[in-house]
Amino acid sequence: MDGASTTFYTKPTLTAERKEFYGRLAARSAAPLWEVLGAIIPPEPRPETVPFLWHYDDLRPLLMEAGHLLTEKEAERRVLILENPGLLGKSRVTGSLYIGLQLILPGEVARCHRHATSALRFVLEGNGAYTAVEGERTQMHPGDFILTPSWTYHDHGNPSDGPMVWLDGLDIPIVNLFDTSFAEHYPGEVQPNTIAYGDSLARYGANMLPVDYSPTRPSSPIFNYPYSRSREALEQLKRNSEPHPSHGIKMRFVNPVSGGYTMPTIGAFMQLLPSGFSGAAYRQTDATIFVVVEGQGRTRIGDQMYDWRPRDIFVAPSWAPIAHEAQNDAIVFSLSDRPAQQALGLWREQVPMK
Ligand code: 1HN
Repeated sequence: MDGASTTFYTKPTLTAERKEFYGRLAARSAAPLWEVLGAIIPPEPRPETVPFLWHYDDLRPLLMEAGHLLTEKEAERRVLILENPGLLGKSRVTGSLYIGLQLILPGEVARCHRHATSALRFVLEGNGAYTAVEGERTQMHPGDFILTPSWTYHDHGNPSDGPMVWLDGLDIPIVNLFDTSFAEHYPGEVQPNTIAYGDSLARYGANMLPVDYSPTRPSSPIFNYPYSRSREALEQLKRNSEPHPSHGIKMRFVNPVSGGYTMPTIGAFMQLLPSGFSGAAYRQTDATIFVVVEGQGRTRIGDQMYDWRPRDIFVAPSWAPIAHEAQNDAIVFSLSDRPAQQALGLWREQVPMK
């Protein structure tokens, strides 16, 4: 490997005299920068996050076992955390994000609470459970992308007759980096259902906004982006346009009020990789979690190949080369901290890599 690109700064020689001096610094809670500079300012990202893929078929039986082992009341939320093997014990999938698989069984209710961390749900299995956010319920269907913005009251219930499973994505490490976590229960188990089903999608998701609308929070006022609509758009665009050499047909979920991302810390995307697609390698600084919705294919991340099928979940670290291939038309959802990186002026990409 090229030394110049892996080391920005080389430490001076450690002499006995210097070592003794560092000891006296340590006793005063001080330390020499020149001993750590190369480690704390790498010339390019050096993530602890490693590439990884979870097969849904491996996880599903374990999640169902959790369903027998404890109630949703005991658990508050019955979730298996998907922990990056490079970040063991840290409840993280990347340096900045958390993901988990949540199970809610027929008849269960996950009680109402709110927290400073923002959450998204991406529905994997089941039909007919609801999630409620600030007085409005929405029915959950596979492929739906649902928001629970920061400090909004939310509860879930499953009046259907089958299990319901979705992926939770939260910005927990970001909120804790800033030491800004707050959380509390709603005074009752569920919040009153004061707004009709479908209200926010009609009000904010039909390319119109109420004429006097002004936003009350930085996140999107739409809280369920139904798969039926995202799927239809991608299908239409497949017929009308050339796929991007790395991304196929890739769309970004949008806050219709600002044109920005759906939440300030977590961005979400959905792409269609047409049958036979073989993408050019690219890299971006936002470590990304991919969730397969339809189709089979494989993705090279760094020098490893990951084969995927529907409901599999895989993660690519910051700046790792990524190249997707699809055997048949594939639909892939993804999430990352890109909105936060862009707001801070940090985000970079190379697409395609030269
Ligand atoms: C949470 O509130 C949910 O509301 C899911 O479904 C997962 C993980 C950590 C903290 C809060 C939910 C969570 C969570």
